Parts: sequence; structure tokens; C-alpha cells
Amino acid sequence: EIPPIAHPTPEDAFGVAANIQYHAHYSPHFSPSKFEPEQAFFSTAESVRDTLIQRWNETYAHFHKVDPKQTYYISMEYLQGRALSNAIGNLGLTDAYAAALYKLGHDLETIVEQEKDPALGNGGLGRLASCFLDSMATLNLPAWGYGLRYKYGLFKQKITAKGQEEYAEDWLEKFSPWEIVRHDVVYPIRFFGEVLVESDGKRKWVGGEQLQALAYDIPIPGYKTKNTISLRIWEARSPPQDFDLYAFNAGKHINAADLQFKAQQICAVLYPGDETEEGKLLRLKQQYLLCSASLQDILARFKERRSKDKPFLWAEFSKKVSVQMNDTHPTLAIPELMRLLMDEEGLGWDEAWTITSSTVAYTNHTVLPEALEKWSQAVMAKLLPRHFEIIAEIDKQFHALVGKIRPDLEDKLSSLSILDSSNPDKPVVRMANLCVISSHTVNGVAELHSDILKKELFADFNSLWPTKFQNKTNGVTPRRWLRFCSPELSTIITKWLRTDEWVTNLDLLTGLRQFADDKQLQTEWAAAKTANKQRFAKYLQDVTGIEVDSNSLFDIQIKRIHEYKRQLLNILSVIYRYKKIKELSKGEQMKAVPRTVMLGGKAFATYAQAKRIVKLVNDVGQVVNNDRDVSHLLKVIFIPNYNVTVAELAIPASELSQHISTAGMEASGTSNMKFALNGSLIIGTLDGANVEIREEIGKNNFFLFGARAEDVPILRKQREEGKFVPDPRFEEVKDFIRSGKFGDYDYGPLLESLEGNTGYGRGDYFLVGQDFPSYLEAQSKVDEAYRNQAHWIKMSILSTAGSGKFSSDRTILQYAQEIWKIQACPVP
Ligand code: 26Y
Repeated sequence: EIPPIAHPTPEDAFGVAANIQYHAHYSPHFSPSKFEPEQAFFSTAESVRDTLIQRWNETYAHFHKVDPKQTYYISMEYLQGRALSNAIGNLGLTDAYAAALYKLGHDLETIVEQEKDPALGNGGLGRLASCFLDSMATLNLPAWGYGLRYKYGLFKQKITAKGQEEYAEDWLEKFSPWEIVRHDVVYPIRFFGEVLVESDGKRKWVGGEQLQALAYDIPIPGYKTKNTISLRIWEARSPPQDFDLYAFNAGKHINAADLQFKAQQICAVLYPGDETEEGKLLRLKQQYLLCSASLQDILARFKERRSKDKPFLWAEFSKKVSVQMNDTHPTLAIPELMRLLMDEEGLGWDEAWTITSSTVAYTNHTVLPEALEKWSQAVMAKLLPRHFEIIAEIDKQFHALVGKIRPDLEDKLSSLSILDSSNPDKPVVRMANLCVISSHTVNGVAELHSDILKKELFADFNSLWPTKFQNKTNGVTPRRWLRFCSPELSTIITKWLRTDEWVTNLDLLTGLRQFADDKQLQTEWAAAKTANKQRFAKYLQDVTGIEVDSNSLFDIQIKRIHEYKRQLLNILSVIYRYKKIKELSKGEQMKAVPRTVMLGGKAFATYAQAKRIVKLVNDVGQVVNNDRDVSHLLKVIFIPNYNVTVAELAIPASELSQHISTAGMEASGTSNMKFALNGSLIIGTLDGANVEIREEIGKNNFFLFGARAEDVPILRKQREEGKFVPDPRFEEVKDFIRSGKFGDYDYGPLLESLEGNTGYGRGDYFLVGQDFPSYLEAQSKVDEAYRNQAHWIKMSILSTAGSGKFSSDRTILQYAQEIWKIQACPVP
């Protein structure tokens, strides 16, 4: 009998240390002479991975045995953040690893900081996917994630005198200890070629380019449960030489190295620039690779689980499988499932359609027209000829259906159909319409957003299929976003609630309300916030060299830089504040509330206006921070290279956070939830999930301003009619920038976007001028409120106390019950 392998246990720091040392010696990645933090990180991670692999295997075996219905979450993006502290936190091994590392001459904090933050996503949508995985595992749900293994994630942002500069982020530079390559999980992927009709009428996709998708698994541990699920990411590679040479020979002689290189390009970068045709094609290849590999894998698992004693029935597929598409990026899952069922498995159209349309569901994350995906029909037909046929057939059948059951909608078909050929030069495939038509459920990500989907974007679809549309308000994982990122506040919460069950039952936070006036709690709360502020101040000093006053109000806006998110509104008001402080007498200055305004976020590399905003924030900072008349009352800091790791430091330190998008434009927002959870008060518009956050934590604890979503079109129209009269303070600030006060950079195009009556990039489409006065008033209320520290702390406690709804556990449970129809499957 071979004895079982010993795994680290919480009580056994010596065992853990031995295990780390084992990996340092026998899984070496460095020369053996040193055991510095970097080496210590990799061996620690490998030690943790042992436990993860064990649990991953047990979970897989258990799911296989029970054969429950399983969900597959398909997403082009994941923003996992660092894994080490999260993994040992979820496993309950933090103290054991801290003690073990201490015995080995290291401290856990330093070791944790060695890890690269894998940024396989852009922003909110990617981070949401990662929070969802954490909740799926924690709730013991049979669910998996599928994604792509990009070699370079989101670029690294550096700020220079020119503004934002982008650098490649090589998260795999020294390999990732968390991924397990699955050499036995490989699927063929085809591009281009043609569709042949065989003698029996069957259609077959042949020829073209062939490559392979290779699986890597990243184990995702749940919190305080054995269940450990998988994020399976695909890498593209060219097939071995002796694979199918048909395509090879049909083309000319391409040498193998070329092919290898070409295959590697597919997963080279997260978001290839798609200004060029080549870039567009690459992006479509990525989407197809993700969908095809994932669906082949899903079908294989379905068959495998049903094959032994109970042969599988295709009719049972949607009772065993549910597929969630994270926005339209994985839409090709629809025609790919149809193709696999018909062409590979021999099913007829009707059966394949019934299966597909009862399996897939679609989440919409944006109503911005420029983010709604449309693919050129020509490109699609060339790259994926069989899929284009299938899409056209789905569209044809949809037209027939409308003619039959809703003839009154026939004149709307031009906007409802999947294929849009209205512009004969550029016929396109509307991916959102394909998703809505083919999915059993479509959901938005906050109440307001889901209402807009039903009433505006998908209004006619909603009248056709009213029960198809749902809302699933986003959430965030309380593990990463409170328990682990603010241990100080967590300890206080646990002490006052007399339980740590809030970590998996976030509604328990309401129990803090009864103590909101308690002086003792307020003192402890303020101390924890101060500690977090000091920690972040030290970080800022390290990365920017700017000294920050930890007693000032920490005011933070961190998110992607976008005109609709209105970082411009923020910085314009900062300029106004700067001017007013300069006008104050010494006596008046004594009464002013010192503030540190921090902004961070990446601008898409080709988004010129967003980059100008980054530049302006930095230029304003230069002037304000070096002006000795004001710098004790106001500092402006651009937080460089914003990512998950920076967020984990910034959010716990924040006292005020800004969620100030033009109403109706931010689908949900999720950082608003993280800030509220950490007791940071929100200044914000009635947009996205702000609406629900304000309801939950109470309107007295929310600094509201700005136009409402339903008024936005009216206000834009009034503006077009020349009826808008700008506030003099708004004009004053713009003039101040024009005067050259912030340097000689040409801010013309940025300021011009705020002028005129109409036109894209003009006419103040995002209503900055409109909302400026009410924003300034809300900011004054913030200052007023901050003067009464006891009251501010009370509001901060009430903010945390009211955040229970925004746990991704709640969100995922709703998806599980109302869309996926899956049940928990805990490993015994
Ligand atoms: C196809 C391409 C143009 C594209 C690529 C990425 C389009 C959109 C995206 C990403 C969108 C995104 O991150 N949306 C955000 O999703 C969050 C999670 O639901 C929301 O909280 C947030 O409001 C929304 O902007």
C-alpha cells in the first residue's frame, strides 16, 4: 500500500515549510544557491498548488460521478488578480503559510508581492467574470470558466511627460505557477476553407487552415469548501507535421516555423488593434478559437459522463449543460454548437436548434452603440464559411417566425434581423441580435440597465419574447474585496457581528447598523481606515514620489478612462477647487477640508480623447502639487498602471469614491460596490448599480447629483436647439485651461468636445457642462459632511452595512436558479 501524499494543514507550519522547501529543491526554476523572495514565491505557490490540484481532482471526480447539470461561463476576458493570497485565504492556510515562510526567513507580505498580476482582461466585464468564478466555487456549483491564454495581457501603463505610454505585459515571463497544461486536451480548429455538399445532402466544412487549441487549467478554490473548479484557457498552436496535411498541400509550401509563428499570433495579445483588416480578422479568430475549443470540450465531457452504463441522448443535452456568453464576444458559440451537432453528430436542423437555443444564454454589458459588435459579412463568410451559412439560416427562420406569429413586427425586421445589408458597401452581422434570437435568456447587469434593454435597445424583441429578458444585478466577491484586502476592517466587523459568517453571507452586514452610533465602533472603524490610508499613501509615495497627507480626505476615481465615465468632470471641478483655494484668505484656508484627489485608469491605446484626459490630470497635478499656497489643502495624483492589485490597496483606503457617468451609460459598474463595501462614500449619478446601492445604504449616505437617465435625450435635444446656458464657473475653468496654466500641451480638441450644439465628439454629448453645477454642489456637501468626522464615520459604517446585496454570491445564486437551473454539488 502506498501511503497517501501529505498535504499542508492549517496546524502544521513545519509541514508547510518542508513542503515549500521540497519544491525549492525538486521543482527548481532557478539556480539552487539562492532562496530570495522570488524563489520563495514560486516554491510557495507550487506548494499551494499541490493542495489545489488534489482538490481540483476530487471535485472533477465528484462532478463526474454525480453528473449534475453544469454551467460553462465563456468569456474573452478574466482579470484574476494575484492568486497566492487569495488561494491560501480561501483554503484557510494563511496563518500556516505565514508561519512557515517566517521559519524560512521570509515574510508572507513580501512573498505575495512577488506575484505578477495577470491582466487577461480590460476592465469591469473581465473582473466580473473572475468574481463569478470565486462565487461559483464557494457555492459548490458545478460550473467552469473558459477563456483564452493570451501571452500578453492588458498593456502596462507608464506616465511620462507625453502622457500615457503602453508597454507589453508579459505575465508568463517566468511562467505562471497556477496553470496546469493538459497535453491530453487538444482540439482541432479550422479557419477558411469551403463548404462541400455531400451526396446525401449533408454539408461539410473542409480545407483551409488547421490548427489546434491546447488546454491549460487554472484551479479556482472556493472559500472554506473543498470544491475547486477550473478556469480552462486555450492556447493556439499549429498541429504536428503528420496531422491533416490536406490544407497544407492545397496551399503552397509554407514552412513549419511560419505556421507555428502564425498560430502563436492568435493568442498573442488580449485585444489586438482592430483598425486594420488584419487586426479584425485576428480578433474574430480569437473569438472562434475560444468558442470552438470550449464547445468541443463540453460535448466531449457530456458524452464521457453519460457513456458507461447510461448512453447519452442528445435530447438531454440542455438538461446537463448550460452555456453563458459574457457579452457578444463568444457569440460564435451559437453557430459552432449548431455545426457540431449537425455536421459532426448528424442531427437535423430542428433538433440542433432546439438544443442550442435551450442551452445558451446571453449577458449584455453595454448599450453604447460603438461597443455593440458588428462583423463584416464578407470577413465572416471567408473565415467561417459554414458558420456564416448557419447564421444566415437562423436569420431566415427568424424572419419566417415573425411573419407567422407577429406580422405587426414585420416592418421592424430591418432592425431586428441578424444580417444587416442596409449599407451595400458594408453588410454586417449584428452579434447582439444573433444572441437575443438564439438564447433562452438575455440579461442586463443592473436594474436600470436591464430596463433600458427592455424599453430601448431590445424593445421589439421584448415584445416578441417578454419572458426572455431578466435582470441580474452584478456583485463582487467579499473574499477578495473585503476579507483579504482589508483584514483590519474585517476583524472589526467579525468582532462586532460576533461571527465571520458574513464572508459567505454578506447580508449579515446589516447587523452593523445597530452599532453605527457606538463611539467604540466608530473609533475602531476610523483607526482601520487610517491604517489603510497610510498603507496606500506609502505605496503612492513609492510609485509617484509624491507625499500624501494621510489626514486629508482620500477621494478616488479608478476605472477605464472613457468620456462617458467623465473623469473630465472630476478634473474640471478639481481645477475649480484649486482656483477657489487660491482666492481664500489665510483664515478661510484654516477651515477648508484638505483633499487628496486620486485618479487612475488605462486609456485604450488608440482612444485619443481619453489619452488627453490622462495627460490633463497629470498636468494639473504638476501645477497643484507644486503650488505651495495650496498643496497642503489639495493634491492631485494620477495612480499609474491601475490594475486589480492596485485596486486592492486603493479601495480600502478610500473615503470618497466617484461614480459619475452620464446617466444611462454605465451598465452597472462594480467598483462602486467594492468602495461601498469598504465604507467609502459615493458621489455619483443615478446610473447603473448606483441606483440600487443608494437604495440599500440610504439616500442620506450618498452624494447624488446630475441629470437622470430619462432626461438625457431631452437635454441633448435642448442643447441641439441652442437652449443650453452654461454655468459661468464652467466657462471660468475652461478659460483657465486655455490660458496655458497647465502647460503648453494642446487641450483644444478636449475642450472643443464640450462646445458646439451637436455632432460626435462635439456638443458635449456626455453632458459635462450640464451636470457641472450640481456636481460642484454635491462636492460642497462632501466637504461639509467631512467636517463632522463622527457623522462621516457613521455614514461609512452604514455604507458597509448596506452592501450585502452586492455580493457576487447573491448574483451567482440568481443565475444558478433563474437562468442555469443548476444545483450545488459539494464534494463530501
Ligand atoms: C468588442 C469590444 C468593442 C468590447 C470589448 C470589451 C466591448 C466591450 C468590452 C467590455 C465591456 C465592459 O467591461 N463592460 C462593463 O461591464 C461591467 C460588468 O458588467 C459593468 O459593470 C460596466 O458598467 C460595463 O461598462
